[in-house]
Amino acid sequence: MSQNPTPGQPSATAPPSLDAVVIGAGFGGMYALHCLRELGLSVRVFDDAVSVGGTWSWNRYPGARVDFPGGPFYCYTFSEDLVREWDWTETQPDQPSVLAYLNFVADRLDLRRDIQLQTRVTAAQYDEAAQRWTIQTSTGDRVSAQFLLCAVGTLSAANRPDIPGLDSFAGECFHTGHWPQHKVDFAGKRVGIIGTGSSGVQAIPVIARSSAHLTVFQRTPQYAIPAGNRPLDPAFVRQIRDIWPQIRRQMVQSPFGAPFVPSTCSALDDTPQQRQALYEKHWQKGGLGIAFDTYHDILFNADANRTLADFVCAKIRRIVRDPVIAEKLMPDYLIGTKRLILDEGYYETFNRDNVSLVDLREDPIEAVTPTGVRTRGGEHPLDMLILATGYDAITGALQNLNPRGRGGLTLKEAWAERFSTYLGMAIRGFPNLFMIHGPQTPSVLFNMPLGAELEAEWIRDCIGYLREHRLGAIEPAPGVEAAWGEEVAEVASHTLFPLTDSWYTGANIPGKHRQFAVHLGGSQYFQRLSDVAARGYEGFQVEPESVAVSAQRT
Ligand code: NA7
Repeated sequence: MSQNPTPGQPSATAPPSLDAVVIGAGFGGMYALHCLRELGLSVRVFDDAVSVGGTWSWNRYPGARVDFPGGPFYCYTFSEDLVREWDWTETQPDQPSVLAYLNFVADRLDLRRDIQLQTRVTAAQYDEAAQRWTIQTSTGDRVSAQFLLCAVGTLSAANRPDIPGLDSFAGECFHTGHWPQHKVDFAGKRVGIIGTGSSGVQAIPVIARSSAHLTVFQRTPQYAIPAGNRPLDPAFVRQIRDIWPQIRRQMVQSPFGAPFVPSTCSALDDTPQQRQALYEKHWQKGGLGIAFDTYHDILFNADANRTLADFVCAKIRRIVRDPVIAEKLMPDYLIGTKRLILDEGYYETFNRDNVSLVDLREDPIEAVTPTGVRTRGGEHPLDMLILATGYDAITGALQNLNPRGRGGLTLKEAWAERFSTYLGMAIRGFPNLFMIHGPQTPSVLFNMPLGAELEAEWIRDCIGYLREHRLGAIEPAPGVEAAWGEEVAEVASHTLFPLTDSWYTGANIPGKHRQFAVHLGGSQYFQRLSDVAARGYEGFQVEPESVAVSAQRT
């Protein structure tokens, strides 16, 4: 990092000055740019990818689809014009459709002129006297900005497993989260895939159909629910568009950001026959409704949870013809406490002659060799190896960015033992830095485009407030982060989520501190954000504008 400008005023060699830098050009970063422009700020967005789209630009693996209530609800919701102008065609849009949509939005809102792609931010340092961030990039840019918005993605820091010999593999090797731009050809190849989370489960049926042989290396068996992807009924879409403000309100006020009214019934109040009929109806329809719209206590009560888990296990036994393989596929954790997976023929895939399953719990990987994967049971020869091994979720990308705050403290140092934030939006010691979908926000358990919008709007209003009151810096006050951490943990403690090892808890990354990373309050969280703003940004401390910031504004 180069020398800071003279404290308090711009130096002769000061880098080009902006009001804000946004890191990341996915749903969050693109909308943040739009919002900050509304305030009249000068903004530049940096993103490492070759296109806008964030996660949807990187995750090009076969079978990638929206795994949340999708079209027409997984989109920007703030503009009725955008809602009317884009025709979603399926209930679970695929990756090319979502990427095409985000490109459409980038053009429609004229965002591209302020987005610099193929540019990774390599350093970000806060200058306390100037109340500004200095940002350096992989392409040699060095800019100064009062505000730094990190929209770096919750699932963007790929987890490359520490398996001996992985680098020695001589065939093609891809991580699902860094899928290549070129078409990957599976024809005639022996493909291996490590990992059976959402990415693996989506990719496995597609790869099985087009490869000579597919070997699935499974560590934890998973619950997968039929996605039920189908064409969207144009009449339904018209109806939704006609009442869009009402739909948006409903989504904002719901626990997961979806326009559905949650059930008020307990799974334990129904008879086994009634439960079976209800689960079967949702299984046939497909989608996450089986966990969220059937009974209110699936994610809160272990006995209620067991009723759905047993239903899915019975389905696996019925679908998979070989009973030995069916038992290997049988999940044994609380359903929904790892990300609930939507699939398109996952369990059926294990009935194919060209698919084999390696249960790593009984036959662990010893090494990757130049020609395949060696487990305790023997060698599995492969031409291609796919790592569907997930991410250092929610905190990983922020720690990789590793901004340097007050006194030169890095984020890795600040979060060495555990991460802490206020509202998931800001970090003490890192003034004027905001996060979108940061740790301790609802992020991955809320409709992500909608959550990003609500957070970006909050940041816009906060910056507007600072400008209006001639304030130059803002950060959490002492003590508020600890209280926020307790609040997030308290909300989670009423659910079953913390009982399972998952990437929500940090358990998927060896050595990572266990800490629940998601605020499970959904709409209550966003109400909390509004309340904090209404009370004059309660819990934050502010500083008057420095000379440098005033000079920039005049
Ligand atoms: P996930 O859900 O974290 O899944 C990763 C999978 O990889 C999971 O089955 C892991 O098993 C497995 N894994 C990870 N490391 C290893 C090693 N070292 N050996 C064997 N198996 C391993 O990531 P996804 O990309 O599938 O999904 C993340 C989100 O992306 C998802 O919500 C979608 O929205 C898109 P484990 O369960 O840890 O035993």
